[in-house]
Amino acid sequence: MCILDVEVIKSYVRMCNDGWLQGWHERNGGNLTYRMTKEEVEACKDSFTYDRPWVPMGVTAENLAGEFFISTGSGKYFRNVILAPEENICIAELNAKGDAYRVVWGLTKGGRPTSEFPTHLLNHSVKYDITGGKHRLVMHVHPVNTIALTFVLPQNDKDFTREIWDMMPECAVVFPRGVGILPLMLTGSIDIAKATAEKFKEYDVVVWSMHGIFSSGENFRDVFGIIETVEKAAEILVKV
Ligand code: 2HA
Ligand code: ZN
Repeated sequence: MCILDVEVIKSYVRMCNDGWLQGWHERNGGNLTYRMTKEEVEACKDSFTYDRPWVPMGVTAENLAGEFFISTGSGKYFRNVILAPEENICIAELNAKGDAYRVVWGLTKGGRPTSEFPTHLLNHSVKYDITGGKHRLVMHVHPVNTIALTFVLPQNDKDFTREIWDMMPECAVVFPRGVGILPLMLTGSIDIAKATAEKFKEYDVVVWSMHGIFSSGENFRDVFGIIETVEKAAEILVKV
């Protein structure tokens, strides 16, 4: 079976395209990583090659050693994923220490996983422990209204959450613990990775001021739904 026909790859590609259609991914904005199940790795592994080098990540995720992640490529556009998945996304394997990765499939015209790969991995690691391995997906997006609100709302978790929650009753159901908010920080840095991981101990959604949303969940549907809901509430608040 062609790897592009494997269900998880199809779902991943659809998620990228859905994000693009929402306007969350201008140019190369945003990134998406998914931790594969053993069965999914099995279904894809005939397409893997092991000739690309191990790359140190700068962070250690011991509990994710040996796991396989699907990732968007650094500098690649979400818009192009559906047209040529094998050029724009990849599968990366973590080493036995959980501190380096190698690409085993995809990025056929070169490149590396998202610039936010260390941030994603550190946060996968935190959520893996907290949820007993249930959370598999981390998505980062640039949604207009949520970003706009970070210029005007109070920069603390409680007040930011309250303002968003008040817009739609289902918010408290979809993200009952609310949202965390971080000040403007250097994108792709170890600092933003660690600060987000700290917030992820409490929240599934972290808003990066003047930048975007970082969110975690069990599957494609849940993460897309939670970001959609935060952004819709934000849009209502902006209009109000
Ligand atoms: O992938 O969105 O935060 C580009 C970004 C970095
Ligand atoms: Zn970003």
